[in-house]
Amino acid sequence: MKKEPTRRQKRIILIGHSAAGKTTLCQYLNHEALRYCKTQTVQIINQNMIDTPGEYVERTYMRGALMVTATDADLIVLVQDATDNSTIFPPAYVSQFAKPSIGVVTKADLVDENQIENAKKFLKLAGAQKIFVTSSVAGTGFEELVSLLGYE
Ligand SMILES: Nc1nc2c(ncn2[C@@H]2O[C@H](COP(=O)(O)OP(=O)(O)O)[C@@H](O)[C@H]2O)c(=O)[nH]1
Ligand SMILES: [Mg+2]
Repeated sequence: MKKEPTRRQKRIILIGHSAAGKTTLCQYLNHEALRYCKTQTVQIINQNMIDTPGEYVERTYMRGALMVTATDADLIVLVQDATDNSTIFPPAYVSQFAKPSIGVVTKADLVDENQIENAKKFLKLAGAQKIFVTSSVAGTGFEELVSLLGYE
């Protein structure tokens, strides 16, 4: 039997390159102390966040596992590191999931405006429907995101 029919909080799956800031983002959204911890496997956090290792998107043979894991989520969250001048997401990447998606730019505290625009462009090309520019370290850019996710 399926449970939680009245769940308000969106269940998200975070997808992105290793070290993009996925786990830190989860910790921030969860009001946890930020601490580095390599994500070795899929982790369900607080019932509503599915954190994935970077290898899931980096390695072609892991993509099937990522697709299966994503079936549990309400929303796909593509995570793009603003300090990274390349992206792991091919154009229209999210279309394969057939689910709503957003993009989150991380590490905004470390970059200039051009790098932010570049990161946003990668996420748009990947198909993210809405984009948020954040810094988990500075705690900026979360207001609208937290409200969209129903995590207040
Ligand atoms: N300056 C800064 N560093 C960040 C931010 N988010 C993550 N990091 C750092 O980036 C590194 C990788 O983060 P992590 O969350 O483990 O990445 P993951 O592999 O995508 O889960 C860690 O050293 C984090 O402290 C941020 O918003 N600003
Ligand atoms: Mg991680």
